[in-house]
Amino acid sequence: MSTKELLINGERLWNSLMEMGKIGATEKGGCNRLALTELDKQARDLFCQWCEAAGCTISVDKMGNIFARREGLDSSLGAVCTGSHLDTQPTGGKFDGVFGVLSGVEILRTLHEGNIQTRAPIEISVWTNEEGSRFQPAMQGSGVYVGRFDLEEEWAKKDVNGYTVKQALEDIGYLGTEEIGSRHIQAFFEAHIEQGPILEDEDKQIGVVRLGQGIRWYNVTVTGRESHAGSTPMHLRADALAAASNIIAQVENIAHAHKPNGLGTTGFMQVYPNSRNTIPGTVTFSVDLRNPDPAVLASMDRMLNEYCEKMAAERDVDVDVDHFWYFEPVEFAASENVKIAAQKLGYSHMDIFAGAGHDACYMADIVPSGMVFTPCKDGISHNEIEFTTPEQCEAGCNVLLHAMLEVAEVVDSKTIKN
Ligand code: HGY
Ligand code: MN
Ligand code: MN
Repeated sequence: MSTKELLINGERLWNSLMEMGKIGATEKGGCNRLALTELDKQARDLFCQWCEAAGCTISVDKMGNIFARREGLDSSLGAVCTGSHLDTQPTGGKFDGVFGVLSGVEILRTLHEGNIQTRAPIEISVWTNEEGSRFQPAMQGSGVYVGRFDLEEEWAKKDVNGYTVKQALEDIGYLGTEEIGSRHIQAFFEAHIEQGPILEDEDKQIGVVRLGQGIRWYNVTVTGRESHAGSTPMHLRADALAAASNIIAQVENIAHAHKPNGLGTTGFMQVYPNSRNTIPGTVTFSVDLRNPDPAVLASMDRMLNEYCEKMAAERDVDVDVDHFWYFEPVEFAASENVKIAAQKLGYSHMDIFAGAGHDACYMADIVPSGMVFTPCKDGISHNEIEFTTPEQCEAGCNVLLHAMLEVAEVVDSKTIKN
């Protein structure tokens, strides 16, 4: 029988998603499992347990990235790797990242139970801190792996409580010893929910991801002067929060000024001293600008900086713009494998670009990479109500399996089951 009939077990995949979703479960049905917390440890431990039960060996590198390896007939070949992340947003869902990781586990189980051998080894990766919520930037583990970020610098990154990445890795027992970037990988694929409405609107089962859009992250610090809310005339104020509010409103204007794909978001803010009757002296907030076109993203960057200078002059405040992360748009060289797999299996599909950042976006730096998108309900993600269906997960995982086998090759299909 041809490998075309080799299909994953959708019910088992769904049950694993629900099982993993219990770790950090929130009342509204989502997950709060921030990177490198005890809950992230529990999720990582469960992943390792499942992979070992499917006959894999586990490695952990110095950034806490986990690799589950299934040997192939020829272990000298580069592994065909898939993976994603297990950390979530504070009000995250059960599928963002986890669907990609557990699709990899389901592929291991399918090959293992079918006693199917591939020519190349298969590896499943769990990347540290993809979300960039507790520690910045996003895609931190995969970014270190491909050499975009320096290990020591990222180890030293702190959360709002002053806890470092390295301390957190040590605390949860995932400060590995394997050298960064030392795996022998020949191709990387990632399955992920789309996190947007397009596939659902177009009634397509699979998104063939051709491009990951560009991202610019900033920390903006506005410094004014604390003073009394009741005795400081308006014209004598240096109100850091009022100035910040204008800049945040301008972030939205900048996005609208760069239609159709301009995006601008402020999601994080700290106000000092944060007391209702003291005029704020210092405000720090995030800015997230995105666009698939680097020239447009550069224009958005210019507009933001110009406006911050204007605010500083007009409001007698200091505005520091720390542009600490730039991710330029990336094309996926192995996206054709995804398309071939979707066609072979008869799933409806369409080309799409990724609005969110993904670990595959960095892996594309070093090996041919591809992404498989599946629809999610109403396009909602980074929200506890994030939802997709068992059938949509099954379709995405089947496409991932066959995209990977296109490269890894099945050499022994003694007992391929229906
Ligand atoms: O920010 C992102 O796009 C991803 O969720 N880390
Ligand atoms: Mn994700
Ligand atoms: Mn996410």
